Amino acid sequence: MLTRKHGVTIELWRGDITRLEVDAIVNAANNGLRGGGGVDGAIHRAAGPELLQACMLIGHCPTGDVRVTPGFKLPCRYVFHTVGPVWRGGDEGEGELLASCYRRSLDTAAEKGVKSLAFSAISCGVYGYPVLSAMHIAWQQITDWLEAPPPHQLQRIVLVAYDDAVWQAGCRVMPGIS
Ligand code: AR6
Repeated sequence: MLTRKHGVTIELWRGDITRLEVDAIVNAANNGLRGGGGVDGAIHRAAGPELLQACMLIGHCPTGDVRVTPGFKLPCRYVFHTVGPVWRGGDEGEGELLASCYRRSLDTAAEKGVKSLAFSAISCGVYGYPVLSAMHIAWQQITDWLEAPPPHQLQRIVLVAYDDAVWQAGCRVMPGIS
């Protein structure tokens, strides 16, 4: 399912992000960049142990920010490790922090000359963010960023839905998908 905004294709794609042939994928990591379960675990398994070594050299990523490593054995060139907020009811700045994950990832894609970028559903698993709200934020941040972007080479942005909840929410928030 896809739509276009300002010459960039935005896709909702169902499947495993580690299989995607894109320039960069966005991992839903933790502050210590130590790997974990969910999409983080899948990315570390597919990339191989060098990814954890690279993450340990970086050491830390604040919530809402991004750190970059190579993709190692993954088909992508880069992994952007972003740390989403843990959902604590919505009054602790979770929305702004999640929005920052998307904006910082897009800024990083522009800095690295990335042409295709795939997002996992940041915070939508064990961090407990309500999925529909999270997908609204994803859509809003991507489209707002594309309204007035820095110089960039992006042609394709993929929102990856691994589970039904993200797929259903993505279908609701993305207008004009076909
Ligand atoms: N490809 C794409 N999406 C996936 C995959 C996959 N292979 N596997 C799971 N998802 P989560 P969070 C989806 O829990 O909520 C980790 O332990 C999943 O269905 O991975 O940000 C980290 O180390 C869900 O929609 O990330 C952190 O400690 C989405 O990925 C913590 O979990 C995000 O779920 C981060 O929690």
